[in-house]
Amino acid sequence: MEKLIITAAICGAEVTKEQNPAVPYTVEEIVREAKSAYDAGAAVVHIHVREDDGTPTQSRDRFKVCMDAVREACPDVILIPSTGGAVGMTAEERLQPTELFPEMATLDCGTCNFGDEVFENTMPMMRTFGKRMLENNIKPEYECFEMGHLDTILRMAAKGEVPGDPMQFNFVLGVPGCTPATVENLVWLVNRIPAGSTWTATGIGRSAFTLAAPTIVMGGNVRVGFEDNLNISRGVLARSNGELVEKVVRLSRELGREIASPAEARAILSLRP
Ligand code: KMH
Ligand code: ZN
Repeated sequence: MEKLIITAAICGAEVTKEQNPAVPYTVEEIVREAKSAYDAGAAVVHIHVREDDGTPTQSRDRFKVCMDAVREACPDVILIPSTGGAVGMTAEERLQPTELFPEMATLDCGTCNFGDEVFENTMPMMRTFGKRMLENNIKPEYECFEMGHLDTILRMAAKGEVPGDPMQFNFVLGVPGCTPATVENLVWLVNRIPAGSTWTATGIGRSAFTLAAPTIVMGGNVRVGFEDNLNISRGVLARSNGELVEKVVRLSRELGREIASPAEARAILSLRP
């Protein structure tokens, strides 16, 4: 089995310091959290950015400052900026980090409920995102929150509307209003991805680690981080993203799977050298 790629989603757009004081807003805090995750074994950092007061932003300039600073602290880390942004942002707003030509970026695969809100990703929006990623030679991480999102993105790839083989999927399970984080649902999704694809699973909230364990055994990759989960165990706040990554490293080693370095992750994900 390939080594395990761990992604740390260090910040997100929705979580706040009121929920966990270690949630990063400033550039310095984002670097601190990225480095804690990288030092613990994360080869990939999925990044959102905020204004200093915590307001989510998709500002190209803010992404540039944050990504440059993270790269300085974690030289070979794979950065996946978000094109999802926060609920309610326009497609133009969300696309700004693609102007920085990152090696990867997220591409969200359909509209869905998101707690009390609706996360909008219409077909025309997704075509615009796909076109930009093809033009800028960016490998998407296909974010699937719902079972139907996988079929949608496979159909788009077959038509050449988004980058195709080898595809990288992230099954984000357990968002309130979307597909629940069960092993049955994960197996259903993994059984339907094209041969040669890679995949990651993200369990939201208390399913972070109960989804990580089967994912490690099934040969997938794992994402954890404050975007998805603020606790290290039931009722106990995580002190850092690094602490969440350390727990995945421990699980993986116990289950006999080694952890991929950024260089190994680049090879597994077929990224441009
Ligand atoms: N903030 C969520 C509404 C992504 O990064 O591409 C969407 C999100 C997905 O976080
Ligand atoms: Zn995100």
